[in-house]
Amino acid sequence: MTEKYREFLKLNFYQIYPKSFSDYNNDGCGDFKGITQKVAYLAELGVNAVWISPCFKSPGIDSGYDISDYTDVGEEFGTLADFKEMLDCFHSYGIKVIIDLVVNHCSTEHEWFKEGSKSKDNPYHDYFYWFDEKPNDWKSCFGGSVWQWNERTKEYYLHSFTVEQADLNWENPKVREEVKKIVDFWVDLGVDGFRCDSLDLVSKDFVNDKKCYGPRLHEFIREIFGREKTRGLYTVGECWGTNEQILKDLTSEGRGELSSCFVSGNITHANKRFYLPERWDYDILHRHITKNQEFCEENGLIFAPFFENHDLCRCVSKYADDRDLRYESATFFATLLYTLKGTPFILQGQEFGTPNPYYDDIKYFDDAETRKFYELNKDSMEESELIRRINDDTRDGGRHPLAWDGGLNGGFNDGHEPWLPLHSRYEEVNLENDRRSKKSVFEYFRKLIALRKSSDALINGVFKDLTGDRKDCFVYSRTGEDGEIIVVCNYDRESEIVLPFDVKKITGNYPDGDGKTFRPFEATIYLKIKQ
Ligand code: TEU
Ligand code: CA
Repeated sequence: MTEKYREFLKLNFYQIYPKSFSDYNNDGCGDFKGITQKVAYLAELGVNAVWISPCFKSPGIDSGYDISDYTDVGEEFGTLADFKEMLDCFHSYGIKVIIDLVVNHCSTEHEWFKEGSKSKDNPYHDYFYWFDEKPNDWKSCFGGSVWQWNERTKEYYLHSFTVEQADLNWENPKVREEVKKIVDFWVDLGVDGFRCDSLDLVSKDFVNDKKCYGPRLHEFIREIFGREKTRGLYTVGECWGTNEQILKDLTSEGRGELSSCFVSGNITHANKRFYLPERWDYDILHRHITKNQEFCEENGLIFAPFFENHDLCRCVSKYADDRDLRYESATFFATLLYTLKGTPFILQGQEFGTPNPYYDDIKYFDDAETRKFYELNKDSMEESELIRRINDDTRDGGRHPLAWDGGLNGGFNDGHEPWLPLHSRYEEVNLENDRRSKKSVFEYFRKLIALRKSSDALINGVFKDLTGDRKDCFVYSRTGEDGEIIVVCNYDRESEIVLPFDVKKITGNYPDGDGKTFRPFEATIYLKIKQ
C-alpha cells in the first residue's frame, strides 16, 4: 500500500442525509447552512470525513437520487455559494467531504431526457437505452418491469429504479464525457471524493442477460477516475453484489478505478432488505467480516465497513435490542466498526443509538421503494401485516429529521412541519438526552474514534480471527507497530470467554466484570501484554 492509501485508512466517515440533518431557515427541509452550523459538533465527535447524500436539483421522486441538474444544488438546500461555505467550513476543521455521484440514471426531468425522448433523431436520444420491443423481462430494483413505454418515439426506455429515473447509456462516449464534466465540476469546487451510486449497473450485458457487472464496467470506471485529475480522490462505489474477484479489480491500487466499495454481505445482512422480518445472524456476520478482512489484507484493498445507510434501517432495531439494551447494542456495533480495518461509515443519528421509528399509516412514508412495495402488495396482504413489515424494513427508517433534543421539532428546526415526520421516539432518544446520560452512546463513539486515530494497530494493523468454532461471540486481534489489540464482541446472550493470554482492558461498553463472564452485547477492547 502506498502512502496515499494509508492516508485513506485514517478516514472515518459520517453520512449526512441533508434533508434531515438541520433546517436552518425553518422551512421543513434540512439545508447547507444547517449543516455548516453543526460542523463543530461533528469535529467534536471526531469524524474526519463526511459523505453528503444528494443535494442537487431534483424532482425528489427518489429523495434526490433522481437528478435533473448535476451541476447545481437544489434550492431547498440553499445556493451553490452556501454549499461552498459549508465545504470550506468542513475543510477548516480538517474534515474531508465526499458527495454522491448518481450517474447510472438521471431524472426524466433532466434536459437530456426531455430532449432525447422527443424523437429518434434528437442528439440526446442516444443518451438512453431504447428498444422497439422489450428485449428481456428485467425487474426494477423497486419491483415491476424496468421497461417503460415512450409514446413519442414509440419505444421502451430502461429504468433500473423508478419510471422517473431513466438509465443513462454509458456505451455512448458522449455520456461518459458528460460524467467527466460533472466530476470535474465538483472537484474544481473542492470536494474530496465521491460515493458512486449503483455503479455496478453502468455496464449492462444485453447479450448475456445481465443487468449489472457488464463487460465494460472496469473500462468505464477507469475512464472517469483513472485520470490525473481524479487519481487522488477517495471514491467508494456502491457495488452491492460484488464478488471477490470484482472487488479486487475495482479497488486494487494502481488500477485507477475506486478506493473502496460498499458490498452487501460484507458486514450488513447477507441479502438486501425486502420487507422480511429477518434478524441478524451473528454467525454469518462473523464469517463475512473475517472473509473480507482477510481478503482485503492479502490484496492490499480498503474495506468500507458500515451497518447503516439511508437505504437500510437502524442496526440496533434490526439486529439487536432497541429498548432495554439499546446502549449496549449501539456500542457493540460501534466497537466492531471502529476496530476493523478500512474506512468505517456511520449514518447520522447512529452516534446516539437512534432506533427505527414506528408509524401506523402509509401516509407517513415517503420512500419510493416503500410506496411501490405498498402498491404491489396492498391487494394481497393484510393491511396490518403490510404496515408492520414496512416499519421493519423501510428505507425511511434512517431518514427522519435528526433528533438533536427533545424540544420543539427535536431541535431540527424552529417548528415548521418537517418534510418527513419527526422520529416517533424523538422525545426519548435524542442527542441531548444521550449526552446527559451516564451511559452515553455519543461519548462511547467519541472515545472509540479518538482511540482509533491514536492507534497504529487499529489503522494499519493486521486482522486475525481468534473466534475458533464458537458461535456466541466474535474475537479478533489487530496487530500493528504499537502492539496487539484484542477485541471481544459477545453476542446477545451471556457467555464465558477466557482469553489464553494476559490482557489489559483499554475500553468497553460495560463496567468492569470478572473478565470472563461476558454480558449481552458486551464488547471490550484489550491490549495484549507481551510475555
Ligand atoms: O441504491 C441502489 C440500490 O438499491 C442497489 O443496492 C442496487 O440494488 C444494486 O446497485 C443493484 O446491483 C442507490 C441509493 O443508495 C438509493 O437510495 C437509490 O434509491 C438508488 O441507488 C437509485 O439511485
Ligand atoms: Ca431549510
